[in-house]
Amino acid sequence: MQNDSGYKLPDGFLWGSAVAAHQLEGAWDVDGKGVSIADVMLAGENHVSRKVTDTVLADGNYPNHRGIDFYHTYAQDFDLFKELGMNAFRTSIAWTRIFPNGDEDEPNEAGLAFYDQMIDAMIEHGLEPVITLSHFEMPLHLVKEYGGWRNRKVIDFFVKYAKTVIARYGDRVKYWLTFNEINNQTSWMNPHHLLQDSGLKDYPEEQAQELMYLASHHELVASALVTKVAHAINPDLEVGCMIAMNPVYPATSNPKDIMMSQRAMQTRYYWGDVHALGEYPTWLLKYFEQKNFNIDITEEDKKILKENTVDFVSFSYYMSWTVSDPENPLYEYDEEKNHGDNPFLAQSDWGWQIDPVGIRYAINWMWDRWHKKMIVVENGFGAFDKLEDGAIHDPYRIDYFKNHIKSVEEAIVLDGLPVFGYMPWSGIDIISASTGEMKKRYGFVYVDLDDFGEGSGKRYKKDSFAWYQNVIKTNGAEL
Ligand code: P53
Repeated sequence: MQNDSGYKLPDGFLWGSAVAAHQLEGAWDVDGKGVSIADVMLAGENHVSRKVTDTVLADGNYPNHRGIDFYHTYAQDFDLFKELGMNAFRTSIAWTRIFPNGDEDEPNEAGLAFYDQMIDAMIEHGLEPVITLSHFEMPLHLVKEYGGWRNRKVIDFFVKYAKTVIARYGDRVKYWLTFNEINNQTSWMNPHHLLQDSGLKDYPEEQAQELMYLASHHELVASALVTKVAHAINPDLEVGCMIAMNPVYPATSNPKDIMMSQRAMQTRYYWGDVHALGEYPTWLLKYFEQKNFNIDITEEDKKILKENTVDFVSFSYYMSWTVSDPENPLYEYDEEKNHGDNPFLAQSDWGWQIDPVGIRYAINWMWDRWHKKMIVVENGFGAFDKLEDGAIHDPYRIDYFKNHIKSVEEAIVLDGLPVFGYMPWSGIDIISASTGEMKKRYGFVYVDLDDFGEGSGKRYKKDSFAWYQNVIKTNGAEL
């Protein structure tokens, strides 16, 4: 039976989908919400970075202001997820709904009440909530007034926000993720990633790398403190880090490429080392010395990191990369330059390489290194979809999911690794994070809106909807 993997997953496996507040809620200035980083990002397109404005301009096209109006439609959208059979849902809390500027003394009750209702609705629909605390949407005020995460004070603001929401929703939300794709900033040469992950803006270019490591250190300490806070509120709560997992393979068997790929993996995934093992890897501390970077890692920080490692590792997986850089004697990994096409892999329309084997490889690699249970909280295929007579035929998406889910099942069943859920991006079509486009679609549910917010907003089931429904019904046995 060509379509069946034959692998049945453990009972209680989480089958869901994942999104982020700023990419679908809209209602960017409703009920006291403050302005976030995502609110000053204009629409971009494939290979054209999104421009960032200093304030919100009256005539700018800011797709995140609209999202798909999920702020008002979530109950109907959860009806569709329930019909599909999902038992889990990942979204983020928009920090700016709770602390609009980030540095207030008291939270915004209207924002807290909104997520009370949304979380209750998830549970009524049989969806186990998985909540991200920070997903590319920090208050713009903290960027402008404090310099983003380069400032140690931001740790306190974040921990206060996290404590507020974990105390409020901890009776209903067991799984918490701290920083979405914290390691995207390996691309510190690209200002987009530094702003999204760390709220870094207006810095001297030659300081970008050092600031990235400094900001990341503060995030890592904040993440450990949030883990501590959550466990103090209720020891049954589980906190995970969130890693963008893109394996970086050597492009050739030249030992210099093998070494470079090892260094690329060490560079991209040290955030996982600190989260899961509670300490910095030696090579990186040596690198800070060689570069004269002052990262301000105090004895107290080291203790916090060591005592509060994560309960699990969550990760996104979309693609793999290759590296070849034999003329680089220091093996410094430059993420913006070092990738070539892998001749064995096809690519999406956005140039993302399609590599189902890579997700099994990645799960094995993370287990060997971190020994933490894992959950896939993003995986998916951004594509152009066409609505014709109320139908969307998306065999390319089904194909992508079929091959990737099979590979995850092999990691679980054949390799015996603890993966406790699979939450593809994004269940329903939403705004793309990298390009701000609506036409780069990931959902099982189509949303009739274009890049300018024009359209009926109506929801339609794609062919992949029924396909994923059956995968969940058979607990992964029929793909
Ligand atoms: P979009 C870059 C590379 C890999 C994953 O991405 C990325 C990014 C975005 O900067 O982001 C994650 O929408 C992210 C989501 C995002 C999703 O992947 O650019 O956690 O917010 O939407 C897909 O196609």
